[in-house]
Amino acid sequence: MPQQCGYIALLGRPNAGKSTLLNALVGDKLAVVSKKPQTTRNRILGIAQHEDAQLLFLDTPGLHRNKGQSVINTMMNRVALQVAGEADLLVYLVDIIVGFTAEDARFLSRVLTTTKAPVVIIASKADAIIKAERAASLAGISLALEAFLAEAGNEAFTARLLQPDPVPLSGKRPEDVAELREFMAHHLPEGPWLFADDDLTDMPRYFICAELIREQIFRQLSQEIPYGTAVKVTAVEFKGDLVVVRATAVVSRASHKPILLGKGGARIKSIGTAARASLENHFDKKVFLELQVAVAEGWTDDQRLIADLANLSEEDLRGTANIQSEQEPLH
Ligand SMILES: Nc1nc2c(ncn2[C@@H]2O[C@H](COP(=O)(O)OP(=O)(O)OP(=O)(O)O)[C@@H](O)[C@H]2O)c(=O)[nH]1
Ligand SMILES: [Mg+2]
Repeated sequence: MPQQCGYIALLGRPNAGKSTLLNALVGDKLAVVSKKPQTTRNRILGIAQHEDAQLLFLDTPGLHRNKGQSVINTMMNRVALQVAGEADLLVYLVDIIVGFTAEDARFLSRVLTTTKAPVVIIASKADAIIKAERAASLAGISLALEAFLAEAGNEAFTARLLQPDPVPLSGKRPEDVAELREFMAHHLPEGPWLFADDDLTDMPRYFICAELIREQIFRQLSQEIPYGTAVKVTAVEFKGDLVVVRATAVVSRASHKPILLGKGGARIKSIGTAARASLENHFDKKVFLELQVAVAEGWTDDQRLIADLANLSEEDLRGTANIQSEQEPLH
């Protein structure tokens, strides 16, 4: 059998379950997960294999309305559209509990008009709904999808659906995930593998460490603080059995610093403890984590600081294929 290899974009609104699915598809924790929407800010590659196929899954930031939001929100939407534009296959996740919303229609239309790849619609979190409601929810998503496809200008999209109906799936059920892996493998183009067979990702070590720390900030702080916080890792040093990680959590407003620190430093200490456990799990070694807090006033609206602190640069986005009117906000 000839080798197959291709990129598969995981797309959808914030909180749809993309990062959970990426981790499950790869069998390792590469992407961070939280209950809050807009957790993921970058393209995250996760590599999986099925027989002769190498599947290059790309997690993306959730597509969201960004009118009046920060520059970083525009950048996050652009990353998602860029990834979609370069992928061989598209997976669009719709939360089975939330259903197919008007925003899904808007975002899916944008994705499909700016790309050419075939698409599968997934009804995600299928385990989170009781059996009695499952069929009705799925039927609701099917109906909304049908209405979307019947709209003027959208008819051509029907031919790009690899499955006529939304496919129910739980990122927490290994058998569902294996089925998706196999299904996608059958639709990948022929081509040589682009990575070694034991590679899981191309994400730099510093990036993964920063994400694991950022995840705890998302989990332990409420409201706007996590959205204005970046984590910059300045050192990852292997010293015998110990890994030393030095990092700074950077907030966008001076008033956020005492909140992140907490009373007597209790909050940052608790974030550090949880992040260290997560890093130890990642490295399978003892970790010493030095975590500081700094302020970069207004960094979420400053292109240069966004590039430096959140790894989202204009440079990376320039020259991207198949994206029309990329300056336009998603609204
Ligand atoms: N029960 C259940 N919960 C899920 C499933 N997938 C994701 N979740 C939960 O849904 C929430 C969001 O999951 P994420 O994987 O972070 O969602 P996302 O689409 O990556 O979100 P953004 O990065 O914000 O765009 C988390 O609390 C997950 O634990 C699933 O299959 N079943
Ligand atoms: Mg995510």
